[in-house]
Amino acid sequence: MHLLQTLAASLLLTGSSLAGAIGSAHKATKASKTASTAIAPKVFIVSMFAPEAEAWWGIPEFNLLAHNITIPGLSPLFPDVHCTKDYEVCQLVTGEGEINAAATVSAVAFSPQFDLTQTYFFVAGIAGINPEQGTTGSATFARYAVQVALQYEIDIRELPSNYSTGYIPQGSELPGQYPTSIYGTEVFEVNADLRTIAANFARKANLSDNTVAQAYRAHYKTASGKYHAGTLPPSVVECDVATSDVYYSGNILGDAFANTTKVLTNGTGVYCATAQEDNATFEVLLRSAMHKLTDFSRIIVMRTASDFDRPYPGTSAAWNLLTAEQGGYTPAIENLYIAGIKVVEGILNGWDATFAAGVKANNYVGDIFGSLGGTPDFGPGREQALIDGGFYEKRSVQNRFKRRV
Ligand SMILES: *[C@@H]1O[C@H](CO)[C@@H](O)[C@H](O)[C@H]1NC(C)=O
Ligand SMILES: *[C@@H]1O[C@H](CO)[C@@H](O)[C@H](O)[C@H]1NC(C)=O
Ligand SMILES: *[C@@H]1O[C@H](CO)[C@@H](O)[C@H](O)[C@H]1NC(C)=O
Ligand SMILES: *[C@@H]1O[C@H](CO)[C@@H](O)[C@H](O)[C@H]1NC(C)=O
Ligand SMILES: *[C@@H]1O[C@H](CO)[C@@H](O)[C@H](O)[C@H]1NC(C)=O
Ligand SMILES: *[C@H]1O[C@H](CO)[C@@H](O)[C@H](O)[C@H]1NC(C)=O
Repeated sequence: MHLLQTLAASLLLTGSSLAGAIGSAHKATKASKTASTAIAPKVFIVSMFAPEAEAWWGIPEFNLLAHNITIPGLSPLFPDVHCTKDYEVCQLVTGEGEINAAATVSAVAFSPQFDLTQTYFFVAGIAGINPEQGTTGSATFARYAVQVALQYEIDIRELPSNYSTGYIPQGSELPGQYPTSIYGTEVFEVNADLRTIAANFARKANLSDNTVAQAYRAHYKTASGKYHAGTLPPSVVECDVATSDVYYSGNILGDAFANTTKVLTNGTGVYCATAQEDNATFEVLLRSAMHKLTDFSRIIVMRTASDFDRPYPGTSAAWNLLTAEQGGYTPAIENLYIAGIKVVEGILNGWDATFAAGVKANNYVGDIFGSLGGTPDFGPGREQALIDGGFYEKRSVQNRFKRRV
């Protein structure tokens, strides 16, 4: 379904033009430090596929289609960055999955056509939702993004019977152990103070809902109240997002990746949303922040919930994923704009008072290596993470043998 919609939208997107964008950008960027002609948006909306992008088009507040700027390195489906007439708000569309997200965001973050040193990156996409934490239509705001499927995997039919899941952290032997082979993209932590400000902006919105979604979520009512959050009307929730190219579903994988989130964030992260891109996006923003091209403390990740990550009691994982009419997709798309516009307007209206200078993060922000300075509050510590990541030639022969590059 996603693919068909994506292809259809790509037809709309092709044939866009540079339209003298670079020339007019000159006037719009007097704030930039050098006499640069670079485009310096205050907010960069990051969408992943066509319906998420189109949710922001044709709205009364601003016209993102005033400038279409073709950037080398963008997706064949989404070759243009879109910007408002004054270039204060821009949008990129990554394409779906981790590879597309990393490639597209790299092309933009390292493009000399932009000055992104003061830009707020606002990831706004749909996601699956854990009914223990929220419901369809809700807007979640993450502090941690966890790449949950970056693990060994054995098909359950070949798995020893005492393993709770087929996913085993890399360099470890049992599910739930801390990985000893580190890639550096496992966990990203973003500015928690900014997250709360953004969530409070979003709380001013009246979220969209519908009767199909209402009827479906009512089934999550159980005697134990385990899925109480899943039965409530849509709301704004502060909880964390998982990234996996595999579009997983069901009770066991949901629990397994909730456990992975806890392990990788040293107990702080709360798994609630499932998506396919965020850690890739953040890896690029981290690398560009290392060269002062972007500011890693200016990232907001909002995921609106389109479907439950697991079935309600008495139904199967396959039915919930493949057949059930959950009703959450339409409100999730609508709420990208309904909740997201409050965030964008909040930043624009508070630019001079607050956002131009930035929101100081009181938590650690960055990756497992401490690449941007500071001490990570997750992971084994900078030195061990660098060793486990293969930076130093200190790995044991056995570990090296086990490592697959
Ligand atoms: C930008 O692209 C969109 C989508 O293809 C189109 O509707 C719009 O007219 C284009 N804008 C300009 C200024 O060409
Ligand atoms: C399963 O049992 C084997 C043999 O007793 C043991 O070595 C292994 O650690 C157990 N695995 C788990 C996940 O408990
Ligand atoms: C939300 O709905 C209430 C009640 O209908 C209304 O008073 C309020 O203005 C609405 N808020 C927004 C942001 O639309
Ligand atoms: C998640 O962790 C809990 C507590 O350690 C464990 O009982 C459960 O089996 C784990 N679930 C999966 C699917 O691995
Ligand atoms: C995180 O947990 C790992 C594994 O238990 C531990 O080695 C590490 O020291 C912890 N890191 C922090 C920052 O607490
Ligand atoms: C992925 O990014 C999220 C932020 O959305 C962060 O909370 C999480 O720790 C990251 N996970 C990995 C594995 O990088």
